Amino acid sequence: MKVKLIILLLLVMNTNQEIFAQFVQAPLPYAYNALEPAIDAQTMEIHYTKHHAAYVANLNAGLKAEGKESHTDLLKILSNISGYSAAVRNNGGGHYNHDLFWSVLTTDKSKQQSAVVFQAIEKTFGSMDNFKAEFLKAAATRFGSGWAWLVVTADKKLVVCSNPNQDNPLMDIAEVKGTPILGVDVWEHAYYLKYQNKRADYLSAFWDIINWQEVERRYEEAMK
Ligand code: MN3
Repeated sequence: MKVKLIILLLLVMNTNQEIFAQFVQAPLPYAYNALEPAIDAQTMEIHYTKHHAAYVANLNAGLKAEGKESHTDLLKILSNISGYSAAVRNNGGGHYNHDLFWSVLTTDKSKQQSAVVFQAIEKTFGSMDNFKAEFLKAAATRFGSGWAWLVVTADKKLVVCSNPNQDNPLMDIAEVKGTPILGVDVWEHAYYLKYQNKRADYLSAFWDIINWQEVERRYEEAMK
């Protein structure tokens, strides 16, 4: 009898956990050392297994604390973020931003080209060099922790912007709104082990591992 009760309790606890854990961290699309030397394996492992994992856990906990466990559409949450707690804003943004970030990085040279996006960038910014300068400046000058983005706005224009903390342009509170198609994490946890205070060195290494094929996929999705 006692054993049956314990099994029942375990089942109930397990079911509850499943309900709380509405957001789960997708597997990293490559090994921790795949982006070396630009991003070292130790930074990747800590970044993915500690920082990103914590955003996912705290997003689930934040929604639960607000009685909003049934909200499972992250894009919908972000676009209505002013109606949620700071915990959901910080951790929902954190989850989305890191998912995007992992996807736009690669050392596979065959993925580092996109005629479609390069053309659109040249049309908007005059040249790739101009865009690079503007994007990296937004990342370098973001005070404290945050992100720099290349965004497709609602009227299908490309713009560069940056946000503090884990905010992003999908949020209704963002100054520049749109769909981010490329982003770079400039929190110190993203680079401090290898680059210490030299954010500019990290950014120039980042520039050489952009998965432009994935940026193109996101661009075409946003242009629909
Ligand atoms: Mn990060």
